[in-house]
Amino acid sequence: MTRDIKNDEEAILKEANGLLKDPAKRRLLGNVLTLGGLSLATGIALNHYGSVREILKAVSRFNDGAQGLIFNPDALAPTYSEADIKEPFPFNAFYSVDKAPVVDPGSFRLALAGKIADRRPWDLPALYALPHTEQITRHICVEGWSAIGRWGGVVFSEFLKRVGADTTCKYVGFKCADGYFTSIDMPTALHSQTLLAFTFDGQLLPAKYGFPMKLRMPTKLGYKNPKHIVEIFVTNVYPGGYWEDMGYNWFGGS
Ligand SMILES: Nc1nc2c(c(=O)[nH]1)N[C@H]1C(S)=C(S)[C@@H](COP(=O)(O)O)O[C@H]1N2
Ligand SMILES: [Mo]
Repeated sequence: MTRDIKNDEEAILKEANGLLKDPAKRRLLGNVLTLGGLSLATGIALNHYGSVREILKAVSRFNDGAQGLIFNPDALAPTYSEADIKEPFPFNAFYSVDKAPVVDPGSFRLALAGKIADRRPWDLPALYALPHTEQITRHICVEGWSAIGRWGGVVFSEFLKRVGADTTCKYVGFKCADGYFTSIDMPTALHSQTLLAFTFDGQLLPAKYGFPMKLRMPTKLGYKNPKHIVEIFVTNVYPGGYWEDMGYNWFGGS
């Protein structure tokens, strides 16, 4: 039997919208009603067409009162094995790959601002000396693709602790070398799988994947994961984001 993937996607979205009749739940999910968003919210991978049915089942469970589980900030995203890593890993940005920003490693300094006690800038050797963790997780882009990759770096909560970030604040914001920007909720910033990543697949992040660093969050959709970070700030004032300001769901994750 041949299946038309595009029709499958449309069918899922239509059915999911139908299943989520309760207006309060629909508001909660907001623009997460894309195939990528549903995949992330339900934890079901989009790699075979059987997942269509699984996602629908999970959406109806959500309707039956599982939202506490789905939106639990302590819930872990799945991790994978070396064999699952996608090569070559896809590139995505609001421009083509040849326009990825060129950052000079020698003069680079990461700026810190807002509600952080020690806002001294960091050079790359100091960042590379932080405790290192590796993670193999799935990146899901709302444009309709997902891929598994391996990122390495410091657990972000550890970095926030070292610089004396006020973790009672609501938001952590990111400014990037290419003009991109985004922001995340503090519970996600403190999530154990949220990494300030300096490596991809064991090598320093290449320019296209975000040199010198990106925030890697397997609990959030692709557009929430900023590449080429040049400034991190902590604030109670809603910072928005590049795509978020154009209507993408701000929470963008599970
Ligand atoms: N600085 C910056 N970060 C960004 C983007 C961007 O355009 N600029 N695009 C986002 C989107 S939509 C996706 S899907 C991922 C793509 O990351 P990748 O190139 O490593 O696959 O980066 C996210 N972070
Ligand atoms: Mo994306």
